[in-house]
Amino acid sequence: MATGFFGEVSKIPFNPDAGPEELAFRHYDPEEIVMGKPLAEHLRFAVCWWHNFVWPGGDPFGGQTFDRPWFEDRASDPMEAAKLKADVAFEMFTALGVPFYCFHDADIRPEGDDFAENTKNLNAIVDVLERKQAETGLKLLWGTANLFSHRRYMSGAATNPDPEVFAFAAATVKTCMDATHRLGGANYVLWGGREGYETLLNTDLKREDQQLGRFLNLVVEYKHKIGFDGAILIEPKPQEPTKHQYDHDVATVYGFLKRHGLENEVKVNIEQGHAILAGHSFEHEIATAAALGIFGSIDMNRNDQQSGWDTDQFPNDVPEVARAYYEILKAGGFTTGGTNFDAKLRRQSLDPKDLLFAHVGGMDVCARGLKAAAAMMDEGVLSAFVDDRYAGWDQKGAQAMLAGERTLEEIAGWVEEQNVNPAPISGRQEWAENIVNRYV
Ligand code: XUL
Ligand code: CO
Repeated sequence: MATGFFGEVSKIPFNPDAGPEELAFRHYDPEEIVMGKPLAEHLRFAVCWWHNFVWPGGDPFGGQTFDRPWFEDRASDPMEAAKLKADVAFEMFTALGVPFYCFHDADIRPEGDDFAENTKNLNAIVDVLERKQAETGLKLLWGTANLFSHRRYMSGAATNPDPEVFAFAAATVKTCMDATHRLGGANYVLWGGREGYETLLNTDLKREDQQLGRFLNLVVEYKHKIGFDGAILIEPKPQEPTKHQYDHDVATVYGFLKRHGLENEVKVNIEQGHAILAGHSFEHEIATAAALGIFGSIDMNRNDQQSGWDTDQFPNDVPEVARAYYEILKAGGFTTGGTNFDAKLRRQSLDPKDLLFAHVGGMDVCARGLKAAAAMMDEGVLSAFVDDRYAGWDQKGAQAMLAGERTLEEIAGWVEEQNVNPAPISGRQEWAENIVNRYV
């Protein structure tokens, strides 16, 4: 039975001619064939649980602005409230027509007094989600554990100075991996919420790296033990909540994975806002992960370019999104990953329908970006230019140099004998930008 939370709502249609007040997709037609497959299969949209159904609309200067019937201050029975929240969540996923959703344990179940109660609550709600998935055909893109909100994690989870916190976090991750496995999740995500530090005056960096490495190895060992065939993904972020986060960016995560022997076991979930906080562009992080062979999935939510924190806004910059999907398409597209809206409303957007307008708009922006990127791929002008730019490296001598078959003295001898005197060639950046501009 419908909850009535959104009023009357059915599946939102694709209708490019819809009026401004109508809930309709203007650009996202899930069945439209692009590069040989439906848009829905390229984009693999997912919606997150936490920002939509858990966050109360607070900021550092004021508390709750949203009024939701399942919020704890109004709910006399927390388990009933969690079920109502699940009903509304699945109503929204179905209306949007997204194939996937994501959650943290703490989003879906009431907080218990101890580990046993947390696990009991989690498993009871996973029963509900399992039924709902079967009824609707929705799937889980990824599950994850919230190892940062409870005060026990204030000094980190795996990197906590107290081994009991490490153990509590490890046990919690086990329950969340079990839940994700049971729900047929395509990935399991670890965002290092408070895995970082505020001041070196109270921190032993070397120990914390060793602890985090062991923790992730435990996760990988357990994944193989239970036969979970999804990907394990780390979500890089440079700061917030801690001043220095250990998973700073994709390159830092890769160094960490190499150090702990995990570069073939773990990939990354890249978020636009986190890339911006790290001083990178979204497409830089995607291209870096693809080049290193660890590209997994994306969180498609943007930061305000002027604020120095993570604002988690819905995407609305088509050229930027096009550049991101261009890198994803070049890397062969998603495998287990997808496009997750880890995005939240602004705190003044009070109405339940604002949740729908936000996602519809975000999905349309992604559809435009993906179609522009596919057209750029199809025309192939940029890739032909890049191939041509590096064509010298396909020559025999250059290949030998790259393969380590020439010493420094041999290279120097060649330059001297042949009087090698390279003529600079234009990088043509503005010309390349003009090409992109034709598609966005
Ligand atoms: C935090 C963030 C998280 C992760 C999941 O900035 O992005 O919501 O996506 O823990
Ligand atoms: Co995220």
